[in-house]
Amino acid sequence: MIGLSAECQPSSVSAARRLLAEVSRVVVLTGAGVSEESGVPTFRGPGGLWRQFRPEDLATPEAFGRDPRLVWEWYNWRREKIAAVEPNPAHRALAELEARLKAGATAPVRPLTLVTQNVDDLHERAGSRSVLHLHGEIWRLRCTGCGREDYDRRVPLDPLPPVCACGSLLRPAVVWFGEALAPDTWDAAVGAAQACELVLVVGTSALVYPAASLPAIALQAGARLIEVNRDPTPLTPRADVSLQGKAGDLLPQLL
Ligand code: BJW
Ligand code: ZN
Repeated sequence: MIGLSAECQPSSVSAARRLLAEVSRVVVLTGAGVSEESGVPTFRGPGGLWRQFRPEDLATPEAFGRDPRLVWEWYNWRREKIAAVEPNPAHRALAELEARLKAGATAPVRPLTLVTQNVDDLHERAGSRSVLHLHGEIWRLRCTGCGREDYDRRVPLDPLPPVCACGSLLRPAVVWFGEALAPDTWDAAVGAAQACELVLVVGTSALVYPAASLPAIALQAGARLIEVNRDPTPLTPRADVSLQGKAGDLLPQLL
């Protein structure tokens, strides 16, 4: 692993650039840290949502069953925040990386798969195209009765909780604790991780499973690992290059 200390950062950035220049199939795994500089709160750490709210009150199917209105008030508040912010240089650098790899691609394989745990749409708004949302999307609503799913970008949603045409409650189409990830999305992420030459992990505490197992799946299949995070994580010791700092500062330097 290439060193973490502040004086090592320039050489680490160069090392990361060299690694990126050598590969043509990349998986990027992002977490809440990539949207932090846009003003979207992270979950853990200072200022994180889980410092202010208990996940068992807001992000489980049991919480929704007990008090759907409370859960919806929280998601309405988060929808308002996300609607009001813009992609930051980290989102834009990842979109640019995808465009560059596509432009240089010689084989008919997808050169970059962006796997995000985020429910916001900032990667898409920055121009990323191959995005897999492991934990769903805040702009999609799913009926708890008929299962119908649709985008609804109204902000705020009113009245709460919203109801489907079939009469059942609608819920955010996100993945709460204790729920399985959408099998197609998860299978696509695992397939991309097994086939990539490099996994770039950005702004995730790497604590929530099964998302946190994707870098290990890629490493097991022979990929290299670059991590970009403000703080060390359980993945840091396994990284070929670990860049400590803000994603919005570091990612543009990789291009
Ligand atoms: C910056 C920065 C800057 C800041 N620049 N960096 C052991 C093994 C396997 C599973 C489990 C286990 N123990 C328990 C479980 C279950 C559980 C789990 O993993 N719990 C852990 C907490 C221990 N997992 C689940 O329940 C999952 N489902 C499941 O396992 O199903 C099994 C099943 C199978 C079959 C049938 C039924 C069930 C589901 C997990 C769903 C997680 N959901 C949430 C909410 C999504 C909806 C919403 O947003 O409202 O997903 S919780 C929350 O955590 C959210 C995030 O996507 C996820 C990950 O957080 P993330 O992105 O890493 O954010 P933070 O805040 O943790 O970290 C931010 C990082 O950025 C930090 O490192 C900062 O340093 C850094 N940073 N600013 C760079 N500017
Ligand atoms: Zn319905």
